[in-house]
Amino acid sequence: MNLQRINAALRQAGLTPRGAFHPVPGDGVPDIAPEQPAKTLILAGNAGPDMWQAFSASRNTDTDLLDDWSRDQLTPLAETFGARALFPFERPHLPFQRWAMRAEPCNASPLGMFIHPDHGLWHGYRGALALPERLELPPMDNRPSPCESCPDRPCLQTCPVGAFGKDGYDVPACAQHLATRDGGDCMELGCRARRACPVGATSRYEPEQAAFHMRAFFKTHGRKTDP
Ligand code: B12
Repeated sequence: MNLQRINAALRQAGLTPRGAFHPVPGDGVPDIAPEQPAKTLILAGNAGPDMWQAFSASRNTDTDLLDDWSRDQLTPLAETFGARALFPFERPHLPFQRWAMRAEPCNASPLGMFIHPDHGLWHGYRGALALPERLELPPMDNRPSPCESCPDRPCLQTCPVGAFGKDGYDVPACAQHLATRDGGDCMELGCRARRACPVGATSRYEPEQAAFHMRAFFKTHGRKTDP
């Protein structure tokens, strides 16, 4: 078994390999089975158009959930490779963002979302494979966060309702704005603050994908205030 083979299978399933690492106890990676710790964790998600193309080609994007699709793609792969599939939407929430920092050059942005030097804020996680074998991994890419050399921080100046402040992310303010006519822009093209980031422009979600994610967020957190 090697990483290249598993990554190829992930790509075949429409998922983008998002790095891998050797877990240590503080990483919070669950055991594969009792007394069987994970020795390698491989992250899978989206960065670039592949996941959206695979999902939208095989499912109804008005009714089907990306979480269900993710489970359907990763569960058979876990069986094939003798791994345990883990998901970011499982409860209690697994620390996927902490894992992201161990696997790829990902860092917290001022928005809370994590930034990648190539993909900017336009990437996410759909699951992970926890393996009982310690696979050989390439050296960690240690590029610094692009936010460190971004003095203007346009992401923090763009939200029409100032949802990203010193106290973190104001979810009710964001959701309330999305329900208004002014919020149509964020609903249709994606969060305005996220779009203000100049990094990873080529990975930016197409409007169809951006709107899909915003609808999913709004369904859970939105409140209708406009007549
Ligand atoms: C709960 C949750 C939310 C909540 C609250 C988020 C918040 N900012 O408070 C709500 C519903 C509001 C939300 C909204 C969104 N979310 Co959300 N959310 C999650 C979820 C399911 C769990 C997060 C969590 O509680 N983890 C538990 C803790 C223990 O894990 P952790 O890795 O240690 O996470 C913490 C650290 O990252 C820490 N942290 C923050 N900064 C730093 C810096 C350092 C140095 C360190 C060490 C830690 C740290 O804060 C995190 C949260 O507590 C994750 C999926 C996941 N399992 O991680 C997605 C996730 C974080 N969300 C994601 C996204 C994309 C969004 C949205 C943009 C959705 C959309 N509209 O498309 C919005 C906007 C988020 C924003 N601006 O912050 C992505 C982020 C991808 C990325 N690029 O980073 C994730 C990873 C889901 C995914 N499938 O990829 N989200």
